[in-house]
Amino acid sequence: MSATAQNETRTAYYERIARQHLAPLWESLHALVVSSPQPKALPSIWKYAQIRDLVMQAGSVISAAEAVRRVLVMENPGLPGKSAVTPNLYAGLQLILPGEIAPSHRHTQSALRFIVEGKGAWTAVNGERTTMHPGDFIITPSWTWHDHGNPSLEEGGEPVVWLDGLDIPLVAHLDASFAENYPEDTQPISRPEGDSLARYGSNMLPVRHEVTDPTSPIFSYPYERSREALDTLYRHGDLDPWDGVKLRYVNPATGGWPMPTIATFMQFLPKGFRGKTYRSTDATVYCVVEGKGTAHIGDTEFAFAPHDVFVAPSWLPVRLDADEDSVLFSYSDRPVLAALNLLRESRT
Ligand code: GTQ
Repeated sequence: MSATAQNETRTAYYERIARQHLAPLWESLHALVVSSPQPKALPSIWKYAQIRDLVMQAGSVISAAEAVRRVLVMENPGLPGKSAVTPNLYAGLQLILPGEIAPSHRHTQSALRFIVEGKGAWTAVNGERTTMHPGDFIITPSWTWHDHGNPSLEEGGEPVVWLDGLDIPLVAHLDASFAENYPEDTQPISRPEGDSLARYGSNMLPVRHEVTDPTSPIFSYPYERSREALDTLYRHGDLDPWDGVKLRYVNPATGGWPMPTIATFMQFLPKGFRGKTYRSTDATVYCVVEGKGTAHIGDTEFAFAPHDVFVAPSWLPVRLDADEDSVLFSYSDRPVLAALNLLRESRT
C-alpha cells in the first residue's frame, strides 16, 4: 500500500472509532507519557508596583459584600481561563476596606492568607478571630467556616491586602468541591483571640489532645516569630547554599504540613546571596516580604521587590539571588506530590 493510501485508511479508521468514543493511543502516547515534566504553566511574576493601584481600584468597582470575596485572581499566562497559578494551585490578591465584611462560608478547598499590606483586619476560623499583620500566615482549613472583616475608619481601620492561596484547581480536577454559606454574615465567636496559639502554638499541646484530622490546630503563624527564628539561625551561621535559611511551617500536633494539600515555607537570603540551582516537581508560588533580588526560573529572570508574587512551575531550575537581606514566603503542592510518591527534587 502507498503511504497516501495508508494515510487515507488510517484517517477513515480514526473516524470510525471516534464515533464509538475511541481514540488511537499511538498518536498521543509520546505527548502523554513524557520523559520529564513539560509544564504548561510559565514562570511568571506579578510586580506589586504595577498592580497595587488596580487592586485598590477594585474597592470602588464593587463592595466586599457584593463580591463575597473581592479578589484579583493571578492567572498563570500558560494556563489562561483556569483561575490557576499552577496546575493545582490558585493565587489571588484580596482587598478588604475599613468597615467591610466578607461573609462567612465554608468549602472543601483549603485556603491560606499571607498578609501583604495593611494591618488590623481579621479572619475568623472555628469561632476564633485573629488580627492580621503584614507577613502573618493564616490558614482556613477545608470545611471550616471563615469570614473576614476590617474595623471601621473611626476605629482605625485601613485597607488590607492579602495573598490568597488555595487548592482550587486540584479540588476541581478531583471533582470534590462542596461549599455552603453561613446563615449570618459572621460566625459566632466562641473563643478569645490568641486561644489556639496559646493552646497549640507554645511547643505544648493540651494534655489529652487527640489528632483527629491532618489539619493544624493553629490557624495563625505570626510573622514576628517566623522572622525571629530565621534571623537567629542566620546569626548562628546556618546558611544552605540552595535555600539560604529556609524553614517549613508545621502542624504542631503531627509534625506534618499545616494543611493536607498545601506546603508553606519562609526563607531568609542574606544580602549578596547567590543561590545554587534547585528543581522539584512541586510547583511553587513565592511572595516577597522583604528585600530585593533576582529569581532565575528556567530561562527567565525576574527582579523581585517587596510584595511581588512569582511562580516556579514543576521541574524548572530555580536559582535565587539577593541584593539586599530578603525574606520570601512560599507555598506549593508538595504534600500532594509526596503523598502520591511523585515528589522528585534535585540540587545541583
Ligand atoms: O476568602 O474564602 O481568593 O473562598 C477564593 C475563594 C478567597 C475566601 C479566594 C475563597 C476565598
